[in-house]
Amino acid sequence: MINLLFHSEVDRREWWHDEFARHRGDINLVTLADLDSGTVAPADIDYALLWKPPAGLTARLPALKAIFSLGAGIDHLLSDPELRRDVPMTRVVDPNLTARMTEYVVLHVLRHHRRQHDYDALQRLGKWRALAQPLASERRIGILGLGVLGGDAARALGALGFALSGWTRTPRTVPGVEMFHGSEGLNSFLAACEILVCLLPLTAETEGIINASLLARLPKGACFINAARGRHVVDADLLAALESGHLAAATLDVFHVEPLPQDHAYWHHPRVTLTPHIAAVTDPRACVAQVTGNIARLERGEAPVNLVDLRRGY
Ligand code: NDP
Ligand code: OXD
Repeated sequence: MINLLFHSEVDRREWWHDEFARHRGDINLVTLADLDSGTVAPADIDYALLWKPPAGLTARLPALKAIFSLGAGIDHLLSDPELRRDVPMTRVVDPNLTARMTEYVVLHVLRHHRRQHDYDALQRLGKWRALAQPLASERRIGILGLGVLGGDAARALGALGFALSGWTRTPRTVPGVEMFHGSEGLNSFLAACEILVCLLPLTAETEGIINASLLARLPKGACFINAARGRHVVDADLLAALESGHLAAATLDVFHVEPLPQDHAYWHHPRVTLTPHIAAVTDPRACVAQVTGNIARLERGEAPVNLVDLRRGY
């Protein structure tokens, strides 16, 4: 029997349990409660599938062979100073998750492009008024982070005819997208972005990147979509940019504290659309196939797929 420690406070264990049972009958899904009650000893844990685990958890597992992030991001694991860095770590890279993110980005880009926030305000005033509407080809969308998710969102937005810019850490060529990279490319990238989409990983370099200085470099009236991490944003700076009118509207899926505290200004801001970190929820049907495939690879002495480069940090 293989003992797989499963931890997530937002996922239903039963669904994951059934999905694992469907794929491999010899995987025993262990919870923190099982460890705490002594039902399973920490030394008997072979693998861990984790979302936002408590700090120090992996350090308690001496026989651990690999850590599987339950999401695409790994910041929730790397934030643990005691994380076991001597075992392989994988993250979710999957067409199911990618498709969900692309749907989210396209939905909210189109809402901003078609000025839905202005029509919502007019509806509240009972006003029937048509507003000027550029074509998609006259609207430039800028995507911060053109990796797996940003790359697919760009493909879908390109198919709708939008003008596209992308910003990455290293130089890249993406057909149909004007590419920029590094701090030296950021100014030129931002200057033309009418709708800015953040799909960056959270790292020491990207934390707080959406701040007053960056927002001031966007054209007046730009919109912002954050489907990456709350800590990319300096909330006070984003709210100030909305108050001044420099930023027309924002769509936010992720926050510093989740669930977003009830007294947070975002909840009732007329030009903020918020969603509860659901842009691309990991689907057990896809993730379990990846995890069981990786366990089989590791058992054969092969490298797992979607391995994280811990030195790079994403
Ligand atoms: P990838 O690793 O595939 O892509 C990351 C991209 O960001 C790459 O293009 C990378 O550049 C770029 N990047 C990284 N650091 C920097 C930097 N310092 N400066 C400029 N560009 C940088 O990640 P994914 O696309 O799979 O996922 C992105 C993030 O989306 C995840 O880390 C996660 O936080 C978030 N996410 C949110 C979800 C939600 O539901 N809200 C769901 C899933 C993911 P380069 O190409 O040069 O490496
Ligand atoms: C992820 C997420 O990283 O859901 O996959 O945020």
